[in-house]
Amino acid sequence: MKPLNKVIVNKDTSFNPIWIMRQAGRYLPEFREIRKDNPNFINLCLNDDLSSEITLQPLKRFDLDAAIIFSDILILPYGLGQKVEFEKNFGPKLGELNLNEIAKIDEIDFVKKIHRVYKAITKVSLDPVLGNKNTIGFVGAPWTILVYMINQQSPKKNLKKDFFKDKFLINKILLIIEKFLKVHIKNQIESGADVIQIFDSWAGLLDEKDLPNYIYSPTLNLVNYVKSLNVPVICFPREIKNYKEFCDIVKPDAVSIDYNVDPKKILKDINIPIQGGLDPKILLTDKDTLKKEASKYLDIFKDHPYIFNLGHGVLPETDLNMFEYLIKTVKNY
Ligand code: 1CP
Repeated sequence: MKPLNKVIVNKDTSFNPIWIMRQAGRYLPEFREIRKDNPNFINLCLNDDLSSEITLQPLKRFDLDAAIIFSDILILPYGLGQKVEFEKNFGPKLGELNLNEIAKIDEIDFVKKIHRVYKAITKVSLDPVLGNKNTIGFVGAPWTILVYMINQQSPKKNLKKDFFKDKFLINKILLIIEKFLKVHIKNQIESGADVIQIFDSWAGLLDEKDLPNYIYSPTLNLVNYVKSLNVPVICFPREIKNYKEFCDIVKPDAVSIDYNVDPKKILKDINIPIQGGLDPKILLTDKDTLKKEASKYLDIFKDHPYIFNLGHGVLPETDLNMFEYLIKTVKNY
């Protein structure tokens, strides 16, 4: 059995597998080397030779228990024909959203545009470097994808003032997003992904009253869909106002927590396997602090099925020695 399945499916508490969000990325010099020659980020995701190589880069260096496929949640709007670009020091920039155009896209057009992501997954899952480790496929949750498609840029800077104005458009787009997320999930699984993570990075932007409509209901549909394909599903509803209610309603196989979640409280509140939590900024301190903070999570979750990870992606300025020390700390615990 693969490491994440032991914890998620068998509820094994005798060990803690580890993988790190954004483990394939900018903190690695060998990634920056490839990125330098590939200024178009989407094209890099769609180059299956390079994206499978990037996916495996962290596993060649470190004793990680899973590979997460090098792609992006915004490959979905790209597959739907919306323009998606990544600008240096700005982040994603999306083109105008045209409902009539998007409504015309069918499954064949969509898969044709992004099928090289699936080819990369197959390459990774068959590579000897992977061995018996997991291949994690992923999608953005419907709400987070909606945010980028309507807002056309990161909501970190600001959510458009009239974001919720056109309810008709929002509801139409949400249905289209849900339909194609299922297509994307199915194809990733058929290509070799053996765990699916759903990233809801902007769940924290919503008031509690809006959670049922924009988060619980569409995410529950996706979770049930992944379960019907017999693959474990992990949800990461980052900074959501109510993790307990989310887990009670959506019932993912495991939940990934952000660094603002109190690990002792969540342990009391929910009984599904837990992942993550440690603040990525702790990796920018020193080894003693890192060991102390990582051990805090390992101690609290010692009798609970727990996958070690961070509370958000690893920061680009992270020192490789600290990254390696974290993995050793978890493995030697
Ligand atoms: O070199 C570069 O500048 C590219 C940086 C980069 C990378 C390495 C982006 C741009 N995306 C990725 C890869 C990526 N994105 C992965 C690959 C696998 C891995 O984890 O190693 C994954 C899983 C994602 C998921 C993703 N993309 C999320 C969800 C997780 C999260 O960070 O909250 C989100 C919100 C995105 C959008 C996105 N893509 C890239 C950036 C800089 C952003 C965030 C922009 C923002 O703040 O709104």
